[in-house]
Amino acid sequence: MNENTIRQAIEAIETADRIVILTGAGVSAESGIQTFRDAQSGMWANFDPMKLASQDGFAQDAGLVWRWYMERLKKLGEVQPNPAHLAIARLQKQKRDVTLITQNVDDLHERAGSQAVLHLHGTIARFHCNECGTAHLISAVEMDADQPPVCDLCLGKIRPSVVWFGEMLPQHELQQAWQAVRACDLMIVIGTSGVVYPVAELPFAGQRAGATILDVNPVATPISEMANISLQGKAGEVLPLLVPQ
Ligand code: BJW
Ligand code: ZN
Repeated sequence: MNENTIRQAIEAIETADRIVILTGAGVSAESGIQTFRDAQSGMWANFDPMKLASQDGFAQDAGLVWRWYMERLKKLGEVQPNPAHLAIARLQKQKRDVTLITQNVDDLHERAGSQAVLHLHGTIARFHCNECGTAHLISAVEMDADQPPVCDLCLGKIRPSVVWFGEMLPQHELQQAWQAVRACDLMIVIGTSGVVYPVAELPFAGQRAGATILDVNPVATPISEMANISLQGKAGEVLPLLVPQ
């Protein structure tokens, strides 16, 4: 990442009329939220998040999956948005047309001041019955329990309203995301490994439709390789350079 590339990125932002920002777990890493494909630590070191985030994982050990999500939910209450979330919210205030799409189930974008965030993989603080789909509220006792609560209506197990592997993404949000991507002239992709579909397709679709792709990630990914501008660095350090206060 040299000064020239930074200047190129700033100019791309200044001259763009329609911007799409797509974030992944990396944007929340500097807030202290673990990414999925980086090494797990602590009590979850022996569990594969890819297996926990699935119907199979829930069927095999619903208690384990419940405790994993509840621990993550509690952690979320202890952390704050970082300079990357804040810079994104600033950009949304400075430019007229900025659509924010996230794969993250946390609310750190909203807490940084972003509005109308398209959560394509759901939200960890909402819950529904895995059988009948009815929305449920969770008590503090249920949050600390070893097993998920059960549905009053059908006795199915309650789960967080997130999107597991093999499940459909929320169709309305996905449609809005596709529409924004097809119409934008700049797409800023931040902190995603770019391996989970259909979201991983979005930058490629944007580029095919004529948008400039700007990627921010400390490591190379399929997206940084196809990007027109690739800034190799941490989101919390790079974004404030692109959107100064
Ligand atoms: C930093 C940083 C810093 C670190 N600053 N950056 C074969 C081929 C193609 C597709 C498929 C296939 N087989 C199955 C599929 C479909 C499947 C899929 O994509 N699988 C692939 C893994 C192969 N997709 C699905 O199933 C999706 N549904 C679907 O397709 O429905 C239609 C369908 C139905 C039935 C059958 C077939 C199709 C659903 C996907 C749901 C993903 N859900 C999860 C869990 C959400 C709940 C939860 O939070 O627990 O979403 S999985 C997990 O991955 C989570 C994330 O949102 C998602 C993406 O991860 P992300 O954000 O990229 O994080 P990481 O950890 O991978 O990367 C972090 C990055 O940050 C790294 O690059 C770091 O370098 C970087 N970083 N520090 C900036 N400081
Ligand atoms: Zn039910």
